[in-house]
Amino acid sequence: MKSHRAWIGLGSNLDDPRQHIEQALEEIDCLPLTCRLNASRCYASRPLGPQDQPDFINAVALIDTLLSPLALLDQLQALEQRHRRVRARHWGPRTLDLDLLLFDDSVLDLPRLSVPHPELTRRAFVVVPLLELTPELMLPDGRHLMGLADTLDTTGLAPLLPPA
Ligand code: A4P
Ligand code: MG
Repeated sequence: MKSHRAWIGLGSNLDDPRQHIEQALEEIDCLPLTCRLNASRCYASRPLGPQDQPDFINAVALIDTLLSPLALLDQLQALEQRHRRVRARHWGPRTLDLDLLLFDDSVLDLPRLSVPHPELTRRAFVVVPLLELTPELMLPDGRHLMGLADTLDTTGLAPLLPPA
């Protein structure tokens, strides 16, 4: 079986978000046929979308996995459920959101899964931690992520100190 590199975006803005993110990073490391290679710092970020919700904590994890993209998505969604995520409204508050950002150089447009994540390049709270992990990262279309970062608004995005 071939091993794959995948980048996962984590977000939370309910019920002690930092704790949800730290715990999810541990749980990602325990997914079947998967190990976590690295994780970015946690970042505080202003909500994109509805503003009447708390700020988010965001981070990105880099994993090595033998799972297929859809099997990985199943695992990530099961993990979201374990954090009692309720999908109340689009772009609304959540205890844990896990997005599959990139999967090797794959480009997928399936009913349940789009990779690269369609909003990836527009979101500073994704691009900044991604670059922290993988500064040389190239998107499947050949663009360097670093070149896109300058165009993004990073207002309201701040790295947090590691937990004591
Ligand atoms: N899906 C398709 N492609 C993917 C993918 N690459 N990764 C499908 C994960 N899921 C993918 O997602 C809806 C469906 O997308 C899933 O069933 C899956 O099959 P969802 O997580 O249930 O719905 P959602 O999160 O409400 O919508 P969406 O469009 O995924 O929202 P996002 O993109 O996750 O954004 N502001 C800040 N500062 N930080 C944040 O993290 N997050 C959001 C939500 C809004 N504002 C934010 C943040
Ligand atoms: Mg999502």
